[in-house]
Amino acid sequence: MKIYYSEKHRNHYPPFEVFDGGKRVPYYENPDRMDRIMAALNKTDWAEISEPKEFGLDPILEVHDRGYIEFLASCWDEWLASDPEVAKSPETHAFLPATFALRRQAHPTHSLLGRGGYYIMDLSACIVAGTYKAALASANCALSAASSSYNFHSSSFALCRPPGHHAGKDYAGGYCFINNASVAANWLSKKGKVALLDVDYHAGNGTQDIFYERSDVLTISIHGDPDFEYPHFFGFAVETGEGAGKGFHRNFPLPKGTGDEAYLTVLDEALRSIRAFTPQSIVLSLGADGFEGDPLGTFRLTRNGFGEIGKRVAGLNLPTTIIMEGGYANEALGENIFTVLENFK
Ligand code: OKP
Ligand code: ZN
Repeated sequence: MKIYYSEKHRNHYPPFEVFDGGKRVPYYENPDRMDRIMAALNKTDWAEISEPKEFGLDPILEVHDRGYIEFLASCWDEWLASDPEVAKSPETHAFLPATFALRRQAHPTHSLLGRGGYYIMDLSACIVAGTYKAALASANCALSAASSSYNFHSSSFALCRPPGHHAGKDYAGGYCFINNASVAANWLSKKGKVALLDVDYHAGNGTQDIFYERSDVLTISIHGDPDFEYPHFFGFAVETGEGAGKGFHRNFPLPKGTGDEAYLTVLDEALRSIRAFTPQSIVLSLGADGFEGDPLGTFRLTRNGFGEIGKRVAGLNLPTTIIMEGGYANEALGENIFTVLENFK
């Protein structure tokens, strides 16, 4: 299986994030996650790991707003220049606004904090010196995997970091800056209908935002109910698309403690929708944070459960572009991802 991975993700490693209650904690979305997955893949005889190709900004600007991408590109340098404290020890700092725009009559204002509060939705999407570079490399992994899936009519894996599914058209959030899966799905949509299935534990609000009014990309997310879980305001079952996209988005919110059996029943319903849509290819937003030991999740999926998810999605028998999203139980992450992927080799 073709796997795309870039070491550039190491440029993005904020020294902290801010949790609910204002608690500063070490950044959960850390480089060790990739090391664990690479270690598991290096043990196989089927993982063909390559550097991503360069696709430039055009395919990214087809799903993201230009002002937003320009903000990501210049944010750190502007922050560094604005505050002598930051310049004294940049490695202990991250850019994080403390005031956020409610998007009612709001617009990005000129100041960096004005743009920050407009283009960022929460306190986990910290921007540091290498964030933009890492996010571009991550998107290139997704595009490389999409083009390989299309050219060879086979499945491929983009080992993306930072992840992408919380990033909307014009905002960052939930460790995500560029929506890798959406960039890949949009690229593939020029070749035929695409179904994007998101099995990360958190609702794929960014992906939902990007394709909400489109009928050529069916988007489905299975996740912890936003009634209790992040991202709190998106991912409810009543959100089914708008305009031309009406009926082409589905959310499956699930309760705390959801285990393999209940999860797989819902997955089967999602797969029935996908089959009825008759797509030419699949994009799978793959998070392993539904795992029973995940510090940011409440589900109880087991390693067998992940194997079964892989088997059932692979059973669609379509070229699948698999995009890495979340998963924070690092000790189990490599094995859980491997267990999904081996169904597609
Ligand atoms: C990213 B992905 C902690 C606040 C939640 C953000 C979680 C982002 C998850 N109570 N922090 O979907 O794995
Ligand atoms: Zn997640």
